[in-house]
Amino acid sequence: METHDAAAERFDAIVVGAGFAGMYALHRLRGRGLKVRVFEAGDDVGGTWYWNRYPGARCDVESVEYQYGFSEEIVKGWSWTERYATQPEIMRYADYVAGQLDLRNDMQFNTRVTAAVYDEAAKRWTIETDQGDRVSAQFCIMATGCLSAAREPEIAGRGSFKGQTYHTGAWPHGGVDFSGQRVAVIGTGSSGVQSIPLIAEQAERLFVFQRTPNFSLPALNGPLDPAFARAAKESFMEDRKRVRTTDSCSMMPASEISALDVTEEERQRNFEHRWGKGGFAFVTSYKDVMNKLEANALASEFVRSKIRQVVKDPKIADLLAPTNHPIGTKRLCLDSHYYETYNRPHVTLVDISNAPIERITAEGLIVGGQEYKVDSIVFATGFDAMTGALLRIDIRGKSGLKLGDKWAAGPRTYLGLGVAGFPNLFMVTGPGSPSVLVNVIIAIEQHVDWIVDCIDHLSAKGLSVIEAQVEAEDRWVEHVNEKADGTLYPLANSWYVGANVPGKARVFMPYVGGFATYDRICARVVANGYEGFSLA
Ligand code: NA7
Repeated sequence: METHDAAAERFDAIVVGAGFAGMYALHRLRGRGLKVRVFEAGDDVGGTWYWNRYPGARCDVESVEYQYGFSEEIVKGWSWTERYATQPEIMRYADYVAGQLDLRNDMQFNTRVTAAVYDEAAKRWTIETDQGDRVSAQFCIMATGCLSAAREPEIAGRGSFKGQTYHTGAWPHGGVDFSGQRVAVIGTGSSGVQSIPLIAEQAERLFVFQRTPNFSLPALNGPLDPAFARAAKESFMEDRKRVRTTDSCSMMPASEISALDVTEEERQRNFEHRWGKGGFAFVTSYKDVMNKLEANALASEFVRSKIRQVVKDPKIADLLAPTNHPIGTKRLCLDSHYYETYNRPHVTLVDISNAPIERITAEGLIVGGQEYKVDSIVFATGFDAMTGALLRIDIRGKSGLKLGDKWAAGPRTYLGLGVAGFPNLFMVTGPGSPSVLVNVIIAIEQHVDWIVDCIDHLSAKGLSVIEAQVEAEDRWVEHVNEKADGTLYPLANSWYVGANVPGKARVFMPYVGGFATYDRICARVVANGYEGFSLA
């Protein structure tokens, strides 16, 4: 697509990112008659699913729930084939939606936004890209995603490696054939847990470098029963309405009972029952698993015992069974045959919890003085989550205030939607909103709808600027922290608290108070005349 000259073409809104948030934002804003352009670094829609093409990549929200709910026509026209959709199937879904809504016309691909600067006199944003675009917009909508800034750790000697290196979050489009290779995988979060069994299928030798074992639950994935899929489609609109009234934002009802109020026998029966269903249902077996250490310890031990049953070598089982964080406080993984993979003779687990990877050499990696010679290294090392994608853009608000400076001690937002000092800048699923803790597509729709209603309101009232107030932002940040402190989440060194990025401020970033609660707060803010925002 052509680029634009310095004459700064004018838009009503610029949307950054063409993932599920950017796609829906474009659809809604265009529907209100606004002139909109979406800038996207990839060469197509799909966001995180566009980049994460590693073997085994799949969504761990059930496919019949991981879809837009705003259009019955779109729901009716699509059918999922597996309980948990694979990355390619999700890309086909994104393509289907983009085609139905004719979204690509207003999207400029292969274009990374580099700067967004607020002009106080003009009350407009100037947005610049790596393709030389310089455009002006009244509203700037950051649909940049929570897990889109892939991160490779700095390991000495990285440049000297003679083989191939890959990051799961930036996987080659043509795929990778590891047949006959010795492969190292660094990282055992979701991306590692999903890819390791499939890489092991191909590789001649596989070394997994594990810094922290994660809890993983069986996905029990499989083809969707056509009768179930038909029924799910039939009841989708009603189900979605109901799910949106829950804090968990999920079809699976959370238990109302304490794990401590039942007998050992009952508890084991219930754990087994939930375990047998597959998926995240296990962690809501009891209402206090995520906020009482004692309850959590029971659930954690149950999962450890399952790991020990599967992994034949007791030493390896011990290494794989997490003991340094309560279950669920680091993002839970769902797997297909992950633990079984360690029973294969060509797969070696290398514990690096006490001795980090010392160095990468021309031929491999050195840990504890020993060299592991490999042909390829896979970095399954995650993302600079929640804030990374935003802060990689030079965002400057009033008086030249840099977002990076404002957030030096952790992100500060009002509702995860707006930031004081940055008028007319909206974030979709920004830090301080439920985002990654719930079905993110539902969180996206809720945010985009709120933003579009807000823009409508401004226009109906003849107003042009909205900005979060500092006091409201301070209160919100405090509330987000209080909610997190009422749970076990802050106990773990997770990407939720930025612990995976050296030097990043330790702040629990998502809002843990529940989706429906949050949705009500957002609605109340509107009902009270955009309480906590200044409108001008
Ligand atoms: P995660 O969950 O952040 O996992 C990254 C993994 O990489 C994790 O095991 C890390 O260990 C490990 N890691 C990171 N840096 C290093 C270094 N320097 N050395 C060794 N190991 C390291 O990212 P994923 O891509 O797996 O998943 C991200 C989300 O995508 C996931 O939660 C789902 O929401 C989908 P650590 O635990 O930090 O000790």
